[in-house]
Amino acid sequence: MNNDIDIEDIQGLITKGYSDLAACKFLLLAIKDKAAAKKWLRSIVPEVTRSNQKQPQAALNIAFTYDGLEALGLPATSLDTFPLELQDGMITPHKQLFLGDHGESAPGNWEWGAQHTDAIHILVALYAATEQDLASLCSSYRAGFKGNGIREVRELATAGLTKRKEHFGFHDGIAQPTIAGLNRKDVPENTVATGEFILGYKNSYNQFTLSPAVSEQVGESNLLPKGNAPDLRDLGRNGSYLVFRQMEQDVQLFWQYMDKATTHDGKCDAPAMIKLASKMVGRWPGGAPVTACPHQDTPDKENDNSFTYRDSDPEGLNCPVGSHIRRTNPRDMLDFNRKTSIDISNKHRILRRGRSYGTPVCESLDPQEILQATEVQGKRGLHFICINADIGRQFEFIQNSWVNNPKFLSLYDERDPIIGNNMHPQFPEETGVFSSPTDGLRDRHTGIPRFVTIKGGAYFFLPGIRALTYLSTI
Ligand code: N7H
Repeated sequence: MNNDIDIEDIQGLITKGYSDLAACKFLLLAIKDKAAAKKWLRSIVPEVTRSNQKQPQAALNIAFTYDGLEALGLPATSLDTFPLELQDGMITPHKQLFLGDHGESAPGNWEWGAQHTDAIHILVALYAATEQDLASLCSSYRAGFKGNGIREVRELATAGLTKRKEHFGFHDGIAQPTIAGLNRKDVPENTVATGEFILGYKNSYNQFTLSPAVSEQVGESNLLPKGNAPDLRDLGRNGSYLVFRQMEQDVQLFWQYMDKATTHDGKCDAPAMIKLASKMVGRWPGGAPVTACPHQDTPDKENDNSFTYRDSDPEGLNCPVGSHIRRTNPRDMLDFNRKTSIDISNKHRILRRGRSYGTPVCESLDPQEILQATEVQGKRGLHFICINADIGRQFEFIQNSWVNNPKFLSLYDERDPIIGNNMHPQFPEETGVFSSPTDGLRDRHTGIPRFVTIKGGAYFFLPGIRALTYLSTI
């Protein structure tokens, strides 16, 4: 482990997704009594999972919204040092436009995190090996909330699906950037500056990302490292920002669209249907990248991440330019110079830490079985979580400039077919387009509806461990 990185002080969720801990719940809390809440915080800091803990049996991580930091009593002078993205949150009219949250996805329709729903102050993320272990972990923490001025606003349950898939049936959680300095072996192209994900370290610009600060006069500030002015302490060091979006997936609509788009003479063409969906994602259901395996899913490539696009697939004949993975990480396609392009892409990377929720339409997640399913009940989707040190330059940029940008690279009227808000804000009857180039021509798929709807969300500050203790002393 690189000695320069204070791994012990970094919450575990930044460096790992706890994939061995299949059971997980997110609790959204509100502070009712700040003195009692700080006492509670102090008591649980020793239980918070750190990045140096190898294969923990269970995990706990904690993050705060801007409102939560205010409710805890952080002075305004310190609150002002947080980035505007955290201060503004996700639901201002400007952000709505920026993130594409209109129509059904507008915050007015959200179940949490919106103006009409209860304020969210704290996110508690709990992980365990089994549902039984998770239930007992949860009840012991819940006992701690009571009598400590903390109210549980919402519980967000999760569901582990077969073969590490998400609800549409695609193997997920494959491509992640490797944090520089953590002694994990990866190619240089996928190794991204520490400061892109952890505050207090140099980022891809060889600079320190702005970090929130506190006055030396407030709380036990000697717990924190010195800040960039004589009377300031660095509250951000070893922390990060966590983006949470509850994304409901209409799984049947997804496969009905793929089916209709590939049915000929009234006959379903299952291989063509699966190929179209895979081209929209950029990977086959099993995980193999379509750019490297254009004809079929290839089991021994299920975790392959060793591809780029410029040399092997510049026009997107295999993996269309507008596919989900080419948009969210264009790799070497942004500039004629390969290195420059990868350097640019790597200024907009995120660590994905989401978990699926809800009962799958069918256990197998096989597209044909999904299509045949009747009397499907309940809602399902992804609790999308990502970690980044600069919400504006990382998550928001991806969402605005790539996912929902109709003019992305060589395209002119398409959005991300999987997660883009395909309904136009002014013309809700308009639907999405996806073009898939073929030799000399292109297949243009129109009438793509919204497959994913936002149901809630918030931005959180995920402090370092010492900063968590500090927050209990203010
Ligand atoms: Fe995506 N999906 O199932 O179709 N995503 N994603 N995502 N996503 C990826 O490589 C999916 C969402 C990224 O480096 C895969 O892990 C779904 C948001 C990035 O090659 C699959 C939802 C954002 C990558 C999905 C959803 C991103 C990526 C391929 C919501 C950011 C890596 C498997 C319901 C704003 C790209 C893998 C790379 C991959 C799906 C959301 C970003 C299968 C269903 C909101 C950066």
